[in-house]
Amino acid sequence: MDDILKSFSLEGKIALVTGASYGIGFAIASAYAQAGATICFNDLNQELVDKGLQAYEELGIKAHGYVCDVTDEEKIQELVAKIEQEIGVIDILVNNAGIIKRIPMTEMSAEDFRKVIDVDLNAPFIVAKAVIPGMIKKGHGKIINICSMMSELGRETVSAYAAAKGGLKMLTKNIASEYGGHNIQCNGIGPGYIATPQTAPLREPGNPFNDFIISKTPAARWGTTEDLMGPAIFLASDASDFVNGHILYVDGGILAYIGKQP
Ligand code: NAP
Ligand code: GCO
Repeated sequence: MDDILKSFSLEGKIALVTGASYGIGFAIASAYAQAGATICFNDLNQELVDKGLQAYEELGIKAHGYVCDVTDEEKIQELVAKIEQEIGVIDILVNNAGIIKRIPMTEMSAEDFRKVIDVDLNAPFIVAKAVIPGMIKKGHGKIINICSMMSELGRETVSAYAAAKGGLKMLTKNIASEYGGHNIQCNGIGPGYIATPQTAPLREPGNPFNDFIISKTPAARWGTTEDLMGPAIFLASDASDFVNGHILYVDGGILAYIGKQP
């Protein structure tokens, strides 16, 4: 029994989780630390990184934080080289950093559309491209892209986000296809509706969206970042070495459910 549980351990592994000062990224990185990994994360500014470092320290985690915009290929290449030099080759990458702009499509500027695509789709490409060479040399790697319900479904006002997350699903499958032969597994996690700053506007008192989501979720609740920790450990561990190109939806059943009968 012990051996199978050891396959879920991340002891000795180095993980980079993007945009992980708080929210889903912070929860996943914290879970990885509990499973034995060394945690590296980045965020957009020093204030956020410092906030994250303090939050990790309060959990007893000595994380390594860096200021870096995931859309800047040159800076990402420099960051990965710095981590490889100072800490070691990255074993696990979680492309978590993301943004959303909720604007009716015909009112959305092309600039806003491009910004969402840049952070939510181009950046996962940039960061994965930077870490894969080290994973190939090391003989293994785990890439986990944080997808979304909107990798499968659309809804009003999230055209750019859905296009990005749909593309991220296929980028996940393509990395799995192209690099699986190097013992690199690339999978996605598709969170349902999770209570984080990103969804705070949807959960404001009186917002009908709050009740709508609860009615569309068989679990009849919003997800928490803790709900994602176990699935994220699984996809980062040896236990999932033959899982590749899969999007693991952690959604309380939303995608399986037509919705509460009237
Ligand atoms: P969040 O609370 O908005 O946190 C996103 C993090 O990414 C923030 O730390 C943010 O920093 C950082 N970030 C944004 N743009 C960046 C950039 N260019 N470079 C570096 N860091 C950047 O979001 P979340 O709810 O934790 O979501 C995390 C991921 O899960 C996202 O990819 C999101 O699309 C996805 N997701 C969320 C839900 C949900 O219901 N919450 C469900 C499915 C998928 P700033 O604070 O500076 O913006
Ligand atoms: C929205 C929400 C969703 C969630 C998530 C669902 O406006 O519909 O922000 O997009 O963030 O992506 O999986």
